[in-house]
Amino acid sequence: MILTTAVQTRFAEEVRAGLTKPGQKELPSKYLYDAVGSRLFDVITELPEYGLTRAESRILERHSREIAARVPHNVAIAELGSGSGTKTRRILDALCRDHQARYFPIEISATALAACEREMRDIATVSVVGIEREYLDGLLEVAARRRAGEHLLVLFLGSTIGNFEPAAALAFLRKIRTMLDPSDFLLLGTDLLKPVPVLLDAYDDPVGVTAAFNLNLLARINRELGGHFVLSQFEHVAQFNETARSIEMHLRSRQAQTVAIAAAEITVEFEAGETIWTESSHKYRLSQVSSMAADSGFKCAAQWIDEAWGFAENLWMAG
Ligand code: AVJ
Repeated sequence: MILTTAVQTRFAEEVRAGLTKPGQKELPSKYLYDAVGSRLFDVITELPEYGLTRAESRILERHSREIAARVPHNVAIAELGSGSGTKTRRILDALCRDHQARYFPIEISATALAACEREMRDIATVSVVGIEREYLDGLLEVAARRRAGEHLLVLFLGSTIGNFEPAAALAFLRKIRTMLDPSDFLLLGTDLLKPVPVLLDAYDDPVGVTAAFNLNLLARINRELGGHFVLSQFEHVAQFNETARSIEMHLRSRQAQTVAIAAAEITVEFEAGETIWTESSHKYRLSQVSSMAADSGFKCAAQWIDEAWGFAENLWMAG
């Protein structure tokens, strides 16, 4: 049975728009994270080839005290895309050693939100309020619940900003900035540019977990929208876009084929070798990170770098 909720209707609309677009077909990367996809992503973070998450964890482990020291005590913490919350625990532990704080994970995946709430439950000084919304709607909600004199720390970790095209990333950061007061902060994770072979291995691992993560998007369309994708007829492709400095994931049709998707009311034709673009992960130079801050109205308060992998954690101050 196919359940139709507002979320499913939106999913169907976006699938329809992306797969009927002239030229490059595409699907939004946010739909990679259903229950299966979220778990596959957790496995990706354990792969030796995918150093991003471990790099960020090292930074947060090594510098959580310093981060906490730079942020006001009376703070509400809003996290965009909490995932399972393991990394955030470190920050919350450090921030809330001897004082109370409120933590608002904002997440469209109910599964991930539940896992995150479980993870934080036993930190005595932290009260957790999960918000099942898209990032900006969720942040608006948190801003509305802010108490007098309470500062806001927004966490946007894991280099998820890299999934936005540069113009959209800037628009997104500016939007965040408009919801903040001058002494609020944003902690932003950015994966740095590194040699292409390293990136290709990270996004096309030999075990095939990333391939499964990508292909699951088609399986999800089958499950939730009555799609008729035959998964063995598509293959995972990772390629580096030199101009954009981003690693792209695609799903390539192994042959000419036609796929019907009931709930999206479409039948899609694929040529042999044609791809669906499912994700871009932009890799940054440090100078780009600085310009992003300036161009979106933030000031860089501090930056911590993991040299071993190439990852920067940035603490930006609004105003
Ligand atoms: C969670 C968005 C940061 O872009 O590296 C991992 C997702 N895609 N492998 C990334 C992902 C393929 C990941 N982010």
